[in-house]
Amino acid sequence: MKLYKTRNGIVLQHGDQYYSLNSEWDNLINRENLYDHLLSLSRQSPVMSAADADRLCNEEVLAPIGAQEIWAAGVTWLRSRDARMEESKESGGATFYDKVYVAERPELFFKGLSHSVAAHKEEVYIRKDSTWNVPEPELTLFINSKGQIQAYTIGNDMSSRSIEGENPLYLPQAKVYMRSAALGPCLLVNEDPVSSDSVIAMTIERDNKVVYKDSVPINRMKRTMKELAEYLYRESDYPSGCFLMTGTCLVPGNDFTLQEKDLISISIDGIGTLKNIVAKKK
Ligand code: DO4
Ligand code: MG
Repeated sequence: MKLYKTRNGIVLQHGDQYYSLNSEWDNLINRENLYDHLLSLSRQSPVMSAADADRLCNEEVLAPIGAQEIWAAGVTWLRSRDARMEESKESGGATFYDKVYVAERPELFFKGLSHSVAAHKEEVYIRKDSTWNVPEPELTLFINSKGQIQAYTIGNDMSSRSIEGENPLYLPQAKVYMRSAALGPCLLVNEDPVSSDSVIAMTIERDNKVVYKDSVPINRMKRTMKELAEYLYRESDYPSGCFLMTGTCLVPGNDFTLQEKDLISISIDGIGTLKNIVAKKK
């Protein structure tokens, strides 16, 4: 099932049927057995026409977030470790990435709140004081306040490689600024965890030409999703639940940096495609 938060209410998609839900977002998603709850709501809620649902879920969709914090995991894939060691070798910080890749404790960092997030089709920003910028396509978990993974979405962990590369202690500035995170287009809520055969794909277009395209199955991630969620909740409470980006598997080559007006499309099997245009903060 897919759950869309829109400007005009919440839409539940179950197979090819759409339902309009009369619920408050945070109360709706922060529960145990979200799948069973949505199944029972689908039996009681008014059916929507496919045309109305299509308009809401495409043109009026919001990021699927309310009062939750967004956190992110780092260096959970070899590609991320290698790219970061490369970008930080002059600062002497390279060895930290190597160590965290094999350490028992994962790297987890705060990424943002709802006011700084871009929805599907909204602009994501690159910093004006950064010279090297990339998107990071990441499978993103919604974890309820009890620490249980209940849903999945697509995340873009926009990053400044020049700022992080200058000094790893600048990580919060490389990662946390307005529109540095995108989430959407929906929450995928299934009975079973997302399949490990699912593929994450990213395309970047510039002037209608593809300038980057790659994909990878999620089963090559170093850590389990359960392990990441467990570390995040060890000594912290998230009363409305929390989003956790699970780390990037795709990093464009060192000669690539984003430009204004680039179109970033990130797809994950079963969830859909998250599209954002690159811009700078006005
Ligand atoms: O270590 C810095 C950030 C890593 C990250 O964002 C990733 O691996 O996705
Ligand atoms: Mg990342």
